[in-house]
Amino acid sequence: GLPTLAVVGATGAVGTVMCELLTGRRNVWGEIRLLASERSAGRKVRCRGEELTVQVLTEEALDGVDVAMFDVPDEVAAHWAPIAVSRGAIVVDNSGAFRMDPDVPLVVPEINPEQLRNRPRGIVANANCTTLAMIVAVAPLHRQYGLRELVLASYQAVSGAGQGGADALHDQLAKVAGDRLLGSRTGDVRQAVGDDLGPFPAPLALNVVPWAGSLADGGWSSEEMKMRNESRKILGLPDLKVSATCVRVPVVTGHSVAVHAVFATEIDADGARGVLRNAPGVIVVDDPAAGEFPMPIDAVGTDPSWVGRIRRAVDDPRALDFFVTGDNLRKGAALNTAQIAELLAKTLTHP
Ligand code: 2RA
Repeated sequence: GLPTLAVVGATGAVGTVMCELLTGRRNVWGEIRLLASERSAGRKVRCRGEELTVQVLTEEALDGVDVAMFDVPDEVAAHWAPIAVSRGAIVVDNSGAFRMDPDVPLVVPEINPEQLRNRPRGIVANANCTTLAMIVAVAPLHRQYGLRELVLASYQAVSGAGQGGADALHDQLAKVAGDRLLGSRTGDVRQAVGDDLGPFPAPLALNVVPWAGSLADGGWSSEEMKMRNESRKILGLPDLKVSATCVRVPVVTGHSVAVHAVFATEIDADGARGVLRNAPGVIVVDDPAAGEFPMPIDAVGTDPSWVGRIRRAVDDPRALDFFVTGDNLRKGAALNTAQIAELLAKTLTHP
């Protein structure tokens, strides 16, 4: 029969998109089991045209599961993923708990699907949403031109911080709407928003916040270090130079990254555009004269990374600058997880 799939964290921001996504994709699953915390158990969710009841995540609920997708916070994944493996499942984990573990492959199916075969812990990791949006475009350019360095600035949507992030922005926007003084010298956004900051350190309405994640060494944020470390691991370039600045912006869904990529050889924009047009998972939207750029409002709800503003650096013939936007809940999370799980399902389907 077809393998059994569990979606752990089925009612969160990513889990919700996962259920929608599974409904639209070619079906490779037998039973689909939706699991979540006590708080969400009993909820009814439509998935693949069926109404499923969310069950509590317990050891028993994992029995008979072939592939378990985890869309939960790091500490929940760190605890439960090994339990799921001990119950016989292969885990595809979307948290940050295992990504940099040398015994856990970090897989982007368009880039390094062969690494799925070697998974000593029974766990496969999904990359961080900001890394994913960017790496799908960077990898084919690396293959063609030999990547030497990345300088990145992100423009990250609030849903990257979960449903609570999206709720916080909408609540804040309702509070600031209509007050035309806000954001000027005489209108204090902090005061208008109050202390309802959700998961963020400062208001997102009418603002940008140069911070995502937690404090890492040297003043870097954990999100910035993820972009560096995960890029190195996915591309197999342990010495790649990467500097990232991660910024949260008042966008609900769709992470964008401004990329400055330095290569071993000279590069021209048309050549790069050609490489990107042929790259899987990439769509080139690059006609500034016609007002066509990659933007979250267009990329949301779609699968590919949208790439545009492609131009060679004026002062370095080996460097390319471009802008990329991807749906952080789809390719950045649910879609990449589903793609990995479907590759695993192929190897599992019993006659
Ligand atoms: C964020 N990448 O956007 C992080 C976690 N999903 O907040």
